[in-house]
Amino acid sequence: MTREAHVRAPSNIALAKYWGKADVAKNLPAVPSLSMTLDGLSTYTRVRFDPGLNEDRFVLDGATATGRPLARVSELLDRVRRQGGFELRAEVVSDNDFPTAAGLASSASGFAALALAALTAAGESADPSAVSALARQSSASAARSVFGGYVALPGGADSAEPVAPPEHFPLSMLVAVTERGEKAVGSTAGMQHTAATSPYYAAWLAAAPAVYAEIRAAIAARDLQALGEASEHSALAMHASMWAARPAIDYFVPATLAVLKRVRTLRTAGTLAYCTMDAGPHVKVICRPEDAGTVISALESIDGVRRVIRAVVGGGAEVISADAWAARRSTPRAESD
Ligand code: 2P0
Repeated sequence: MTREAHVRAPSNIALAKYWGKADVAKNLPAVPSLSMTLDGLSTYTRVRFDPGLNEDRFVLDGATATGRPLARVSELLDRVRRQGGFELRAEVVSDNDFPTAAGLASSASGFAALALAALTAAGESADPSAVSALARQSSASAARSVFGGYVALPGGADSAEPVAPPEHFPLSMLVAVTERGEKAVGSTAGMQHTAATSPYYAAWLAAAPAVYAEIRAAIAARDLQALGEASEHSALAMHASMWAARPAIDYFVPATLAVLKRVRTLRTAGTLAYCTMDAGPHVKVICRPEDAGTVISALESIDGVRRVIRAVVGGGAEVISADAWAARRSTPRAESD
């Protein structure tokens, strides 16, 4: 057994959103989703299976994790140990190259990195479908971060699949980081609550496949207007299903709405830019790379937007050298709040 592996895995942002599970125990998505892999926001992870350890250890951004975050890591490691027929405990050291305090979800890049590193360290097959299926059991969005470019996770699917490489349709994704909302409802709990109480959840399930097909076709055709309109619709329809839950799940802060309106004004003025949002108050804006400067200036002038993080569509998860991993760790991280 290799025992040790170092990896980098990217974040991704869904254009066609995943919200809801077909099977809660197996963590299978109820709707097809399609994402853009980002080059600018990554997790760097080392997994080391160590005969000297009595229990798993997880260090995230320099702090030793306990409780649920550690348990979720151990659950993934248990699957790898069962598959490999061994018992060794592991140390997992993970760092995000984006500020954790910005409140951006890191489970997609985090579990994609952990799945690739754990399978590689265990000497198990780490072909992308196997890595994606393992990551998906911990966090469905993580299944998509294994691949670069544009990536689909079909409804009910075990693993994600690549749709188009980054160079097929180079787009920018600008993350307008707002202040945090009052309370964070986790995605898993939010989906369950929406499914259990929202009269719009059934409508969401019924409508999502056609929106996904539209988004997939728009990517194939490199049609930003069609892609943007359908993506914005997917995000807002997902949020509408949450607003109709009882009590409502409301991730919006005032700046969220201000960004949505500002981006609409940009479009009226001729700049093709479109919004998407996840389980949080930040807004991600899709545009052509040559328009990114204009869009960033517009976003930065909005009250309540604390910073804009710039990313472009990038490559998937990869094994890296110990030296590259160590160099990355010692690089000062972007300023955090
Ligand atoms: C997505 N989200 O497609 C959607 C849009 C958030 C909103 O996938 O329950 O952490 O662990 O499978 O992957 C975030 O949810 O959820 C997510 P679980 P995950 O990106």
